[in-house]
Amino acid sequence: MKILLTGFKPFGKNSSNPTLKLIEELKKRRKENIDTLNLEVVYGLDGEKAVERIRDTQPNLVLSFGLAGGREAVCLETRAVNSRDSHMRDNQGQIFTNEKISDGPLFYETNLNVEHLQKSINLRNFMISTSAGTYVCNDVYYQELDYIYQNHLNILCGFIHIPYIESNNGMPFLEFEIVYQLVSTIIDLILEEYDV
Ligand code: PCA
Repeated sequence: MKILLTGFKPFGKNSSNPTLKLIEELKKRRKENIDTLNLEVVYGLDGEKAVERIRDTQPNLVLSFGLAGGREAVCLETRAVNSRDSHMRDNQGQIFTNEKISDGPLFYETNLNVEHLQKSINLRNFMISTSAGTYVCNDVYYQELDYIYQNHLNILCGFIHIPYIESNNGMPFLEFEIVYQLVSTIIDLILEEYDV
């Protein structure tokens, strides 16, 4: 059982990114063979790096994580859209307005069983979301799913946005341990269902 977990470095006004701590803790505390990848928050390049790692290591499951400041719950993203569109620069200073990622389809859906997760998880701090935005998180998710679907690979892939883990100018947050336990439960449920 091989799992690839990806997280992001800080970006924009955020001086840290809790996704890095999250993937490190998952690697430390869980018993599966977990590989981690820290991405730079750069359009194009991050997705290429993620795809390269998937190609090299052929994991059974890829879960990517991003920070979504302002959200109140851990959000499983069901789809990635073929769009780059944000006022926020990436960490290389690039900005995109209403551009396509590739010549591929308009969007891809996750190959995880979303309904099963929705039914099995306490919905207090968990949500299913249909929009991963149109910034770098969506960019990486789209490239991962594109690679997996275009090559007909038997690799499960999902994206999870997490809120801040501490108080930040009155923005909503969830304590790290709550985020950790939720995400760990999501992984348990995926492994159980697919028996991977
Ligand atoms: N969140 C951003 C990119 C990096 C991250 O952690 C996003 O939601 O697109």
